[in-house]
Amino acid sequence: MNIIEHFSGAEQFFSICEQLKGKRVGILGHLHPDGDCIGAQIAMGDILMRCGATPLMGLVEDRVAMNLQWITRNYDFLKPEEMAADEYVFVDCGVMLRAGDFAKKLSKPIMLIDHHISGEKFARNNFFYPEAAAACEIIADFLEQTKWTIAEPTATALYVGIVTDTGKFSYSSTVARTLFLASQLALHGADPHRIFVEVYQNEPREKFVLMKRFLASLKFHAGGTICVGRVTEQDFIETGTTADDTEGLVNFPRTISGVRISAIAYDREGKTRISLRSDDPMLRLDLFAAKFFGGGHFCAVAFTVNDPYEKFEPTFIDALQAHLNAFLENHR
Ligand SMILES: [Mn+2]
Repeated sequence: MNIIEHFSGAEQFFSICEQLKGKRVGILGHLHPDGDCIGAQIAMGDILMRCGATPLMGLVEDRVAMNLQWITRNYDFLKPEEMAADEYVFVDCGVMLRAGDFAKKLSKPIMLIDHHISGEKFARNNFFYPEAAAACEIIADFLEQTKWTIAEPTATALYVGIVTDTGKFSYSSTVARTLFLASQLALHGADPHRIFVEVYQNEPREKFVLMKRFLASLKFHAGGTICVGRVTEQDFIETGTTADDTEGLVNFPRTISGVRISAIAYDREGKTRISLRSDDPMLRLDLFAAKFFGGGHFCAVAFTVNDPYEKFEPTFIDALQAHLNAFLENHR
């Protein structure tokens, strides 16, 4: 009979949490935090509070997205440099620098919970499982293994992380364990429909104006196997949106028949940010992103280049096509 494959280290995880009793613990995620990052931060805050620590939520330089604010409850988010914490816990953050400039001055944090294949395991204790669908899945699994009773708000935060990082339980990272844990979270009060409504039916209207421009910009390459959309600084200004509103756009071209890799290239702070998605973990987009000093997961990666996209485009498309061809050669 098949059994759920749990993550190792649950006992060690809780023993570290208990060691943090009486301490001020900064909980940090990555720049431009998504549902998994915020969900994992909140759940860690709840766990550490139960262990008698004082959790402090860190937010590097941006805001919590509108559709995630409701899970943050009465936690205040502070700039990491204002925390004066005794110890730091990082979640959903593959590379310490993704937590911003503040991280440059930090020595090794006490704990990391992460699932980015390109991750660097930079903490003293790394709960690092690239096979996990979400950082929240790791935390949920530890709670499940130790049969910790958790309150509804913690379950909800973890469910948000899992549902967002799995594309509503659709990506290749979704396995029996993921669904099992989601059901356990639902048993603890997480409400799948309410979460869907709050997270996915709460988009600002401006985002759709931006989306129209993104869809109008789509270009197909390599016989329709690669599809790239472009959003410029001008688009953000004219539609009243920001780079945060590009969240999720890259997934649309991936749904087109024949497209193996979709991408979005958008202007951010004078640089070009590129996010890529594929339909197949064997395509190893993480290895492609590493060539441009980026990272992520097998099927979802991002990197930044200093050139304007129009200048970078030929190099990018050639490299991506070569990467895809190499894959197709090996999997004939
Ligand atoms: Mn994640």
